[in-house]
This record gives sequence, structure tokens and C-alpha cells, in this order.
Amino acid sequence: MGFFDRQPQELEKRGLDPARLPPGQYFTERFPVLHVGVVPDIDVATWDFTVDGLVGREPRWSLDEFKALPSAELTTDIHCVTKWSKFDTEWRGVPTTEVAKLVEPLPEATHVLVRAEHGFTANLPLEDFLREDNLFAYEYGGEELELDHGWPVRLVVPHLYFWKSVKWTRGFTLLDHDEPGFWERNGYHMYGDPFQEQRYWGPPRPTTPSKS
Ligand SMILES: Nc1nc2c(c(=O)[nH]1)N[C@H]1C(S)=C(S)[C@@H](COP(=O)(O)O)O[C@H]1N2
Ligand SMILES: [Mo]
Repeated sequence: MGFFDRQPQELEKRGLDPARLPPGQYFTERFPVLHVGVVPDIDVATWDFTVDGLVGREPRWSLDEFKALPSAELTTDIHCVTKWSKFDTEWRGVPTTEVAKLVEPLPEATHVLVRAEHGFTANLPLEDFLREDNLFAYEYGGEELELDHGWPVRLVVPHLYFWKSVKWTRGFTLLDHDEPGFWERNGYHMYGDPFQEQRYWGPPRPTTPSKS
């Protein structure tokens, strides 16, 4: 029996429900760090969070202003397309629904392109962006988020593969159409449901695209 076949028994041994693990994933207690390029330098004095595109209002928040918005806590499993899953990760941040209330999406808005440092982006349908669980997180495990994991603010969208959970977020743009983000232009699925194994578009690939 192979490594992946043994995962359900491993989870049961630990008293965890194997149904929480999407197909083709393995369970880890580590918290791997994954991103393209180098970790950005962040200057809190000039950092801002902006929303534009199909919105009634285009706010620009400083970090203090953003962290003063209503916050919520979330405990969730996360699933990376490179096949690791981690259970019960704990986050605090601003719900995407709270931000949406303040920007007043226009009726023609259907998709969101989330923007980050170095021009990184990820796309998702507005409906998925507005799920109640989603947070722009600034705390992990009760502590300030670490730079490697996206400090000062990262998106957490638990129901999609973790590449949609944009680290070092600087805002988002509302669109009336879908537009691929960084990984989506580089072969990842436009939607990315881990339970449907929506990893890549096109023919199945034998290996995972390399990351630095
Ligand atoms: N800005 C930015 N956010 C990103 C990425 C990236 O390359 N740049 N990679 C994504 C991918 S593929 C994963 S699996 C998660 C990893 O988050 P972690 O390093 O906190 O585990 O970040 C996502 N968010
Ligand atoms: Mo990933």
C-alpha cells in the first residue's frame, strides 16, 4: 500500500475524520511556506489596502485602519495543490463580507481579482469571495501573522486550494468577467476545488510545476 493510500488510517489513528482529506492529499502538521519569487519588503508607513473596479466606493486603508475594521476568527483545514493538507489552522482577520459592505459592489460585478505585492494575483468568482468564512487574516494561531506566511495581511479562502489564499494582499479589483491570476495563467485551474481535484487545466500533468 502506498503513502497516499495509508492517509485515511493515519487520520483515524489520530481520531480525525478521513473525509476531511480531499483526494490525492496527505496530512501534515508542519506549515510549509510556498510562494513564487522572494518575500517582499513591506513598509508599513506606505502600505495600503485598496479596492477598485466595479464598486460604488474605492477605499484606501492604512494598516491601522484596515485592522480596525470588524474582525472574526476562523478555524479551518487548508489544502495546497502540491498535496499537503493541514487541519484546524486558526486565523483572525477582517471578513471579506465586511470589506464588501464598505465598497458596495455594483450589480454587474461577477468576479474578483485579488492583488498582492510584486504583482501577484488570484481570481475567484464574487460568490466564492463572499463566503462567510473568508478572511483577510492578520493573525495566525493567536499571534501576528509571520512575514513568510503573508504578513501583514493575507487572504484565507478555505474551500478552494490554498493558492487562492493570497499572501501579502494589497487589495482587490471587482470585474464583470473572469480573468486568470498568476498561477491560473501558469496552468492552475481557474476555480480550484480540492474535493473535485481541480488542480490544473488541460491534460493531466505528471508533476507539479516547480516553485521557488
Ligand atoms: N502573494 C502570493 N500569495 C500566495 C502565493 C504566492 O506565490 N504569492 N502562493 C500561494 C500558494 S500556491 C500557497 S500553497 C499558499 C501558501 O501559503 P503558506 O506559505 O502560508 O503556506 O500561498 C498562496 N498565496
Ligand atoms: Mo500551493
